[in-house]
Amino acid sequence: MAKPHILQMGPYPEWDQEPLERAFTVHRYFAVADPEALLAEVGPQIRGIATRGELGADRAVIDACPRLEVIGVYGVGFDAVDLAACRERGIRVANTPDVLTNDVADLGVAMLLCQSRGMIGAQAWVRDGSWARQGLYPLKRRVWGKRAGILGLGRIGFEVAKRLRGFDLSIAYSDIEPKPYAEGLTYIADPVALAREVDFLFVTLAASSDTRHIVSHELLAALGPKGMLINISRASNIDEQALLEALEQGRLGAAALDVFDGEPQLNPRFLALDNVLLQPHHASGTVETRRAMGQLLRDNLTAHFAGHPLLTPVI
Ligand code: 8YV
Repeated sequence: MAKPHILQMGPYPEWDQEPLERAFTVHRYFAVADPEALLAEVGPQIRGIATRGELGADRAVIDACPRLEVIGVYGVGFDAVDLAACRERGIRVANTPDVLTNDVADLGVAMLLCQSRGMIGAQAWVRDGSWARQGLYPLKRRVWGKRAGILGLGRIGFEVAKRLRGFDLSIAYSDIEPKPYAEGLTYIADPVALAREVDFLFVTLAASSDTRHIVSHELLAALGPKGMLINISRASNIDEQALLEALEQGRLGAAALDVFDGEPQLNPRFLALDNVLLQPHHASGTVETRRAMGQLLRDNLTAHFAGHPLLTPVI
């Protein structure tokens, strides 16, 4: 039987590419000089799209594929997929939840510790000889025993909370409604009120048009000059201009960010700041998790083309 044609929006590790190409006829949108020309040529044959969380698939790409049936996202976030366009045409969408939850939570907590204890600067202090020349590294801020807030207590937010308990932090969260599994955590409905109550605020919300810039000028002011923002969700959840201004003016103490507007390009103003930890969107970036994500992406596409239900459907 002929292999279904799929459009691949971004690169995967080699260990995923080979099995993907064994199962499907793969057209690599990201790897050609003229993606529009590729789309015009192969669009009519395309039955599936394999994409990544941050790349998604927009309406133009979806429209160029009139036989499209399914989109598989390598990632839990599907905000970059035009779901309205998919619904109009009955196109199914699957993501890769669960398999990445723990790694994303690990990185979020690591970012808190790294930033609060100044570990990046501390390493430079050792490497550039400052330790030997100038002596002790400047004192940093304690993590344990403080107050943490979690904006969005879904799977990732819950795992962040689990890890933070080990640091004897008091933990509050904000979500659309109180969660039945949030035992021992304080519910504060209003995100700004949550920010006012905590020292560290984790953003772990699934991004959508409803959550765009939920971390606003007002929320950052509530978090304040001693507060720290940790974002392991999507840049769109944060008003990045307001964040930059707050960091530049010291109205926000610090930030630790894994995601940026326009990534992998980022606003150069971030590079001039010493109160921000910058990470290259790699919260799910371990060999173990990426292998599991690749497998789940393929399993979803394979299930669909075999006439079976998606394993992890979005729609
Ligand atoms: C990945 C992600 O970094 O899960 C998501 O939504 O953004 C990440 O896990 C990304 O999809 C890999 O390209």
